[in-house]
Amino acid sequence: AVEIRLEDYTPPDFLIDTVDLTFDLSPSQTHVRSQMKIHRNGVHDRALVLNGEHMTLLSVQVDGRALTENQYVLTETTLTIFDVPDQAHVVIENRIDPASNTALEGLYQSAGNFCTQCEPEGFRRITYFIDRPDVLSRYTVTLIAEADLYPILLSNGNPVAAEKCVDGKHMARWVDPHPKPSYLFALVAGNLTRITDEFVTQSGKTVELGIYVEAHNADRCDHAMASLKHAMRWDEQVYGREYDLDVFNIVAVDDFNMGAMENKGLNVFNSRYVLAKPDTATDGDYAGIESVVAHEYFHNWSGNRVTCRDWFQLSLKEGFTVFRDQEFSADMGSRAVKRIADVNLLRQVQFAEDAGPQAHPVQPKAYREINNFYTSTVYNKGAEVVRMLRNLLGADTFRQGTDLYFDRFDGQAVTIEDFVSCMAEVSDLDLAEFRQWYDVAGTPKLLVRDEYLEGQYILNIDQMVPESAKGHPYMLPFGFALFDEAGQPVLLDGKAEHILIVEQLSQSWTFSIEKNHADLLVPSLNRGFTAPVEVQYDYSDEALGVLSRADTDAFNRWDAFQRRIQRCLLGRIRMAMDVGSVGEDALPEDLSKAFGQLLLEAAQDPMFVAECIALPSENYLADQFDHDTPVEWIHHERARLRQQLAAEWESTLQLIYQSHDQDGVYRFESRAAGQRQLRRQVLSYLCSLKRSAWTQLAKEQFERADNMTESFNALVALNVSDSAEFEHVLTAFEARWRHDPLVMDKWFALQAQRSDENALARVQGLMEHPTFSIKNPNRVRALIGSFARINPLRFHDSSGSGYQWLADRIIELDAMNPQIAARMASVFNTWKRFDGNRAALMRAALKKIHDRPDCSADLAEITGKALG
Ligand code: BAL
Ligand code: ZN
Repeated sequence: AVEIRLEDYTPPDFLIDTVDLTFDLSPSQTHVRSQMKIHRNGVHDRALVLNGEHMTLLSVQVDGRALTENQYVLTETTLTIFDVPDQAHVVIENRIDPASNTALEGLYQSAGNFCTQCEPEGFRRITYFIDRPDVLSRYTVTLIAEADLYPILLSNGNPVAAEKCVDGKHMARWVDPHPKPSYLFALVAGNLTRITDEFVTQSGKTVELGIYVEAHNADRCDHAMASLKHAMRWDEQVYGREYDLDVFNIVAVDDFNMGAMENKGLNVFNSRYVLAKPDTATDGDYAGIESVVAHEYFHNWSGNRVTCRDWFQLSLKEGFTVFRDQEFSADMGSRAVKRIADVNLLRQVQFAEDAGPQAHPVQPKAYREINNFYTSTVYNKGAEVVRMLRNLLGADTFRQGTDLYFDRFDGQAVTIEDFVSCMAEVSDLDLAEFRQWYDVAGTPKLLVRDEYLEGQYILNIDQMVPESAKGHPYMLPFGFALFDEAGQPVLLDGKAEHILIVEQLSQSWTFSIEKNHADLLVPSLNRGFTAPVEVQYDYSDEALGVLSRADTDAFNRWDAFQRRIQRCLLGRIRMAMDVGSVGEDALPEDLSKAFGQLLLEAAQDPMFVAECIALPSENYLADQFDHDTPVEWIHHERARLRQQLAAEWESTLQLIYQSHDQDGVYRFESRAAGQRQLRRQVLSYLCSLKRSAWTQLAKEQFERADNMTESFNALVALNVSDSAEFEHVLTAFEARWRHDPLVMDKWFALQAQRSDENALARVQGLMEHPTFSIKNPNRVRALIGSFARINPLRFHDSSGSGYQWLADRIIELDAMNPQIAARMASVFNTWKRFDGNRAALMRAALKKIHDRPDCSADLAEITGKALG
């Protein structure tokens, strides 16, 4: 594939004012008729070039005249029509084959129903079109299909007609009054049950809400519907944004590459982000549904009403919308825990991406396959950049900025620059330097030093910027406070908290301190994670103890304790590397004490305590090594620390476990979910001791549980021990859920993460399980993805068996679904961080995937960059 560059952008040669589509749907021969009113954009005499792939052209007409084959040129990817008048009526007929579409882009079938995925470039697999986001058109869509097989016919906008045809077919027509780019087009046709509700908007308009699912899932939609209504209200209250059609529909489909898709008025969802009831879904699933339903809904303004000029602007809608959904979830549940979860994700996924071969700016400058740029950088770092703007401007001014942005650009396709300009316009800030966040890849480091001199406290911050920043500093908000040894806030210039604006490579601030502090002063830095940077400060263990006990910013309390654990673990891992065996040193007293102190707060804020005592993941620990990553020592030392903490605090852990047991029916609400999460952590600690009292306790939890969270948590806790109870519970789980693929994904994922020597053979065996299918992205992510991503000990087996097996699976996947294959291949990105043997084996796997003549463009871009 050719490289597409941001700097080459030019406006489209033609615009499409209206498009009237008629689909005569059938699995292998769907007939599409498209009538477009087009006009020439500007003064030029270039031909009309339409995108189109994987379909059969039947006819082309311009202004009522059928074109002969010398009046157009058809290639594998384009249809070029010559001598088109400045205004024309173009009619195209073509045929497509949804049944054999395994890439899940364009029109395809899932569970026998028809559905679509057009973002970013799927529409060109449906009909010939100018398939780019800056061509906005008004759509009318007519669907014709067999009435008994496909009783439900949906598209974007509002329904305007429905009638029976003579031949057992029926038709429905939808009109979307809002001009939109083709990536927001959707249709669904199938045998689905509809769950209805309604929402009255702030101006008093009633919107009909529908969630469409297969009939047997009708009892799993309540949470998604409640989440949708909460999101609609929240967007009115927080952003003043009201919904703008008579209906809003969500459809759940089982085979879906992404999480969900924000098509105008017709969101199509991966069923895992819709379906939940207490006995099938965990608290984590409930939280995921709440946030994804909200995310897609919020796109109605941030993405649909105001859309992207080109795909380099992807973060304009995604970064902003992720920020919006993060804040929504924070308002629905625990703000501190939401922030911890979001930063954890950023650090584990985005920081790693930024440090590897796929590093790219939030606004990429070039791509070959845009599908590969739906990344953590565009989404999660993009959200952090918007959050920094909010923190720099303050909430009220930021809201003025978003109001201006939505009003000024409504109905247009715009750029990140347009968004930032609105923020600059409503504030007094010069944001020219802030742009660097969008333009440069890599994670800046801040080196912080401080000193205390006669009633003055001096803070120095030096920026270490990524190479591509060419020595240019970042502008960022930096939350800051100071504590004394007793954990009391120390006022600086009379204030307990500051947000500093960091904008130079080296900068210092001098504050007056009121009272005399001779003892330890402990700075709390980047509070609430105000900027997506790494902060280096030479904290003593004692200082981290002060922060983890007393910081008034919950995020930084968590962070301080995690830093302390990480320091202990990394020290032990390095020692184990040196001596070649697992250490025997005792648990550090301060760490143990801090752990115990946190446990004392369990009753007060169970969710927060659960987050604090969760050990850093093996992957996150591995990311701290530039070379010779010691996967074995990471695994063993992490397990040893868990056991030591469990042994030291065994009776307290037991007490906490018992006192957070819940009576009554399951409800997904913050405190109850926090208690369950705490019990999960505590039970995992206890089970790590491999005592039958605790494995029995886990088994009892599994047997007594009336909800999936508690029953699955028992399985997770047991997974750390090779007990008879584990095998028993695993078998019982399968017996109960084997006909429910979404639930079985948990069972696949759990086993793929087991760290015993049999791991790969087990995963290979599970691929033969009747519920597994390599064609379904969720199954692939659960089984193959979990092994490759969350089982570092076995995936990185020094024999290379894990690498070779994965390479073969990726090649198999590439023939069906290049997007999923490309995603999976990114696990090889880290090859440089391993020892010579492993690095060579990982490279060999990459080469095997890459050096095939039929390697897809998606996959080749990823493997090509990884190989360097
Ligand atoms: N636009 C693709 C799915 C999402 O981010 O909402
Ligand atoms: Zn999105």
